[in-house]
Amino acid sequence: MTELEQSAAPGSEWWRSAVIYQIYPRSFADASGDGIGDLPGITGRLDSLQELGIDAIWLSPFMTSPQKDAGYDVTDYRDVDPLFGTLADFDAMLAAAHARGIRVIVDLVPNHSSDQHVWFQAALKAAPGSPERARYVFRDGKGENGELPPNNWESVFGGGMWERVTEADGTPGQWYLHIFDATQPDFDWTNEEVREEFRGVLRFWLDRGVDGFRVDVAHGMIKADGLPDYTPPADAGSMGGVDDVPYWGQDGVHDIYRDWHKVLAEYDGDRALCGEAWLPTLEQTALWVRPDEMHQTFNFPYMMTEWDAERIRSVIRESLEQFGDVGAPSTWVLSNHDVIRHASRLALTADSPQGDGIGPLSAGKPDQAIGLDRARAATTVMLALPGSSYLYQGEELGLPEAMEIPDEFRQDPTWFRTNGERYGRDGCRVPIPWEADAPAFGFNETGGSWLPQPDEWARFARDVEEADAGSTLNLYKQLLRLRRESALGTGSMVWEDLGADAVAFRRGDLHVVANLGSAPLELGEGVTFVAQSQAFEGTAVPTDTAAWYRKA
Ligand code: TEU
Repeated sequence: MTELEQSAAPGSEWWRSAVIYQIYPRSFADASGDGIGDLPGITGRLDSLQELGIDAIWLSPFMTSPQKDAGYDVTDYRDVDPLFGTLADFDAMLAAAHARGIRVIVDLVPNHSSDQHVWFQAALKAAPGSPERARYVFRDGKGENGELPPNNWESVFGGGMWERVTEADGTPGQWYLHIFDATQPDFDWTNEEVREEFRGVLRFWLDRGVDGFRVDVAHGMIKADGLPDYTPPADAGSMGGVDDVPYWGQDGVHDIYRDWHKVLAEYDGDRALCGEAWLPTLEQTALWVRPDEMHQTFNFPYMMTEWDAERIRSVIRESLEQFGDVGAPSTWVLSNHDVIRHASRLALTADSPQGDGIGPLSAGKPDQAIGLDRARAATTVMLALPGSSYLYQGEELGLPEAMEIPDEFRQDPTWFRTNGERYGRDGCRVPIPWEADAPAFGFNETGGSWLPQPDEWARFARDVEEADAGSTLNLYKQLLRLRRESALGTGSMVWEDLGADAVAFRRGDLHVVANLGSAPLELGEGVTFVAQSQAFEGTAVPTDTAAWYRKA
């Protein structure tokens, strides 16, 4: 693998190289003091993000919603939920971000609405076969009296994918499809009325000035004709099998993005679509970012790669190949609101499928110190890669997963739909700490917090880390500054061979290495370090450590 040069696909649009920081609005900053974060809270904390050195923010959903899946169940796509503020608060936040040179991407949830959406409520009242029902996926059940679901599909959150309704006359009726919770009915995207509605939603936010959209479940909107039965292989996980899954990655989804691409192109300023498409291979993932479709898509194969040098080298190499082949930048991501925080995940000792989470009774809990070392090393590699990187709020503090949340606080539908068999994703969604000595660690002024914050998080508080030169926060700031100065988000990289346990490459004269082996990795004479994921003396890189350096 020596001297193999790989490049990011060329182009000057901002999204090709941007570092995009994911804000989970419920848990970022709470100006109202009700224990749930909000838009004015975000506005009030933008200076910290500017100091961190990111280029853009992505906001998880803040639209009107009964919050059955933390806002991924929308009732009004054109308004702000009162929990988070008002449209005026959104405009103020957007203006304040733009004034600081920070772009803003909003989350769009087009696969399904809330069951409280006016369209779904109208569908419930309307008759089978009506235009109201045709906006969603209603079918008659199987069995003598329609008492069995139309097929055997299983919800991502556990249980079946169908819910039976009671018809207006009080009799048991049709069934509707929901890939996720029963409160999240799937739209029928073969229906032109649905398509037209969402073009309008795109325009609504584009007109307000957003820089783009993160598109939820961008692989699920079209289901295979006839809705055939499907049983995933036992080891498929939430990425699905590599076989043809009738509700993931159907060809028809691409027409939708070609259509949206044209809508965005009517606007100035390189507005962008980023797809959330969980697909098992990079070859499939790259289909979302062909030139006339989305601009970016999350690199979940990279995110889910375990702490193994050979696998990390190979997923990076293949990412640049596959995305490069379609002229798209690769994205890189290590954490988000659906997965165990990487400061914990990278040190898990037992299998923990995506979405299961870790809770008080989980086996294989991670060693926190090892996890943090690996997380810092992983980020030190990621931020040197050409392409666009996503950060998830709190990872810049080195936050671990909250693993001891008492059952009564849990809110993830996964927990309820599996009767507590899977903890779900609450552990990565706990409000983040700002000030060690303030109520709720500065999340708000009242001390309320919709999920309890572990006491030990005082040491991860932003003010503590700001004052500590060796903190994770200062590492992120340093890497982001150097990345910007050296334009590492674009251009090429040359692989270097520093042994089986190393991930090593060069960006111009800047060398990057991570040591995943159990012995120190000696770099030899003439090395000047520019950044170290954790401080070490001499020229031997310790285990679970990464560095950027120059050579004489
Ligand atoms: O996630 C879609 C998805 O396929 C997975 O991330 C899924 O949520 C996970 O495997 C469950 O364990 C998106 C959002 O990111 C997620 O938060 C929402 O719950 C989901 O869509 C439904 O809108």
